[in-house]
Amino acid sequence: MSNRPTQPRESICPYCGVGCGITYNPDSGKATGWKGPVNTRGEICPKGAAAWEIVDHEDRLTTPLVRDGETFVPVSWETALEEVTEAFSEIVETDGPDALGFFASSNCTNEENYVLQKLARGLGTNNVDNCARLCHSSTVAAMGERFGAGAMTNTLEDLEEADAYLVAGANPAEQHPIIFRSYLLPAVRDGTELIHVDPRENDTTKAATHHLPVKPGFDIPLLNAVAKVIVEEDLTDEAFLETRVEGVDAFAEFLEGVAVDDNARQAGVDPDDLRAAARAYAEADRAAIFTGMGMSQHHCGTDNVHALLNLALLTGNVGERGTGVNPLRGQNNVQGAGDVGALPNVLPGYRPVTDSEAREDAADVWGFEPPATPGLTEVEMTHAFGEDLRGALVFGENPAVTEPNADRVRERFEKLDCLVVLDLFETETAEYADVILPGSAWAEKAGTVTNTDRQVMRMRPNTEPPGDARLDLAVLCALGEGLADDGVRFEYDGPEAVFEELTEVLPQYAGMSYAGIGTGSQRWPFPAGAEEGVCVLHSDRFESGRRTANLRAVEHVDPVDEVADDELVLTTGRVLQHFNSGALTRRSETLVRMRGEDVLQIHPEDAERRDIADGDSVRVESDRGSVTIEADLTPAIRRGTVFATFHYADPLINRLTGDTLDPVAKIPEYKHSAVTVEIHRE
Ligand SMILES: Nc1nc2c(c(=O)[nH]1)N[C@H]1C(S)=C(S)[C@@H](COP(=O)(O)OP(=O)(O)OC[C@H]3O[C@@H](n4cnc5c(=O)[nH]c(N)nc54)[C@H](O)[C@@H]3O)O[C@H]1N2
Ligand SMILES: Nc1nc2c(c(=O)[nH]1)N[C@H]1C(S)=C(S)[C@@H](COP(=O)(O)OP(=O)(O)OC[C@H]3O[C@@H](n4cnc5c(=O)[nH]c(N)nc54)[C@H](O)[C@@H]3O)O[C@H]1N2
Ligand code: SF4
Ligand SMILES: [Mo]
Repeated sequence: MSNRPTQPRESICPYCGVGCGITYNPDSGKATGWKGPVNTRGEICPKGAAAWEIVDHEDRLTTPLVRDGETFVPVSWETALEEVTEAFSEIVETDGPDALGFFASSNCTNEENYVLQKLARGLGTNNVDNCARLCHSSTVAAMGERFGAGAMTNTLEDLEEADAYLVAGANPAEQHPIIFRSYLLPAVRDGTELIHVDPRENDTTKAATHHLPVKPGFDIPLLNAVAKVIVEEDLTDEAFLETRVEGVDAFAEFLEGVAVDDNARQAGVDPDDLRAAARAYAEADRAAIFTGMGMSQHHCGTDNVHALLNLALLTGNVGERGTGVNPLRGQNNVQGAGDVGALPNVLPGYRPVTDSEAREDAADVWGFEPPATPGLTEVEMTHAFGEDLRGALVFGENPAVTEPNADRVRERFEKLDCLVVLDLFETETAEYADVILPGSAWAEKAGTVTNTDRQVMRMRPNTEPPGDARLDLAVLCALGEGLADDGVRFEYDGPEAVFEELTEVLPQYAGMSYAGIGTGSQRWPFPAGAEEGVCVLHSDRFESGRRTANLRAVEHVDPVDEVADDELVLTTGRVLQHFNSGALTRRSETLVRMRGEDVLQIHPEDAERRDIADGDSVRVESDRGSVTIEADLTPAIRRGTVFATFHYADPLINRLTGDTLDPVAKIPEYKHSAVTVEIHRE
């Protein structure tokens, strides 16, 4: 049956977690916005507008490939799938299912990720994770523990009503452009204060009323000082503290040991600026926090977020419109990939694998009980390649570019007995594959994705996969049928049937349906029988079921890398025109024209000391590796800090980053590496 419609159908942008409505017109080959639940006027950013270029791209994989020595040869689907089934079955028989690892995809649908985690668990392993691990796992850990849910507490719509925004370690002007332009900026123009905590001035800072250029890795001293100002100046919400908060006295005692001036200096910011920012947040009638990678991607990422949660509790900014703590989520379905259980420690709906009742509930629907021991997380999996792990399936991720300490990661990939990659392109990760399976792009698939403010929306196909490429869902189901025990269901009559099944095991989605979603959205939590989803979480009770949450004393811990006198601190991040590993955006002519190469932002004084001029090629080196990159002299970055993106395979910035993990969430420290920077001489 042809997927090709007579009219372009409504789908969702394949890039960021904003989840804008876009559609692909197969006749013109172009992508345009439609009036979606988030982009209500049909507005889209440059990435969305260029998303058509990857659909028909000449590099698209069009046939399954298997390794033949140093090259790949095209094979039939039958041969490719047989190869995977045989290799994986042999590994399971010899070393048990925990010798396999499954990388799910935050760029892919709920249905696809649900099937993949069911496949892993059906084989008997919880070794399944997605790159939510690398973005907000620490946020989810902290918020989950204290509030009972790790998602955005509020909705984009009600956040327009805030009187102050505290944006910590996020740059929504570039990373969540339509949220910034359509929700935050209008409020700021209307008088909402914007406090930006970021070591760099970027497009978000341009709209800020306060900027605290924090030293990377020193957010805890800064946030504790803000808490101290709030308490010292009686800016707390006493009624809220009395009814909704515990641990108030112990926290007050902890703050006695905090000196605002000392902490501000330790964090590298001006104490008066910090006080002014604290007042702007705490004096606002309603104040909302946004948090991003600058907070989460540290070996103390979970603690960073704990320190942030204290501010919302002290000021009573939880549970009402225009308030809360709002992690801006990464890809178009990173929220959903976690919701449906593509995580090693929880089943769908964040129910722990260690909870026997949760396992039994899953067994009632699946016909088998999932394993009870938590599996390995993403970085742990690559580190175990060639040791505990012998085989892996990487679906819609490019870890050879995006995981930290990339040289080590690549060495590890070499050690796998069988690597299977399901992607659109022959990525840097696919270079290590034994079998490459050609999947389907956004414009070709149907299914649902869950955006950053918990809205489940539908994607609809407008064209068909090229050549022999297949729908991702069909590939995953075929693998399930080949690998799992007889009787475990992997045969579905399309994504809607998968969605129906997942609503049975995912309590937050229980009342949802394709018909109900339509061209709108349904927001979780959406219990069975409900008319609509809950907008503002934690209003009477926290999602934990408790009326109260705790204040938590959080101590600063130094970053992993010690920084010598001649060294600088490298922090990494994103720019508007490119996306993550760049697998898609580096192939988009329009986006490359807008921004071609990576550069190293360096302060002119740091550059001068090293005889570096603007545009020079410089060599950046850490204990892990080195890269050469062009210097971009700019006072927008704080002294002592340099910044580059990780969007390119050359230079491969993750050669420099470290792989020490946050002990709770297992997120790596992408945002603080000690490096030397010098002129590169051939
Ligand atoms: N254009 C574009 N949009 C994207 C993506 C993309 O690649 N490109 N990726 C998507 C994904 S997967 C994600 S997770 C989100 C991420 O979205 P963001 O969280 O906005 O992403 P980053 O640029 O990694 O980090 C944000 C800011 O943190 C600052 N920062 C660095 N170190 C520190 C620190 O120690 N403390 C503090 N307070 N700030 C620090 C950086 O200077 C940077 O401006 O974006 C999504 N949207
Ligand atoms: N230094 C540094 N490193 C970082 C970060 C950082 O801030 N600094 N951020 C981290 C974060 S937050 C994240 S989320 C990760 C992202 O890490 P990854 O998830 O590895 O990066 P992506 O480029 O998003 O990979 C997506 C892959 O899926 C493929 N793909 C896209 N759509 C589809 C589809 O529909 N079907 C199939 N089959 N394939 C598809 C693309 O071709 C691409 O290869 O990077 C992390 N790495
Ligand atoms: S803001 Fe995000 S979802 Fe919207 S068009 Fe841009 S990349 Fe796509
Ligand atoms: Mo991310």
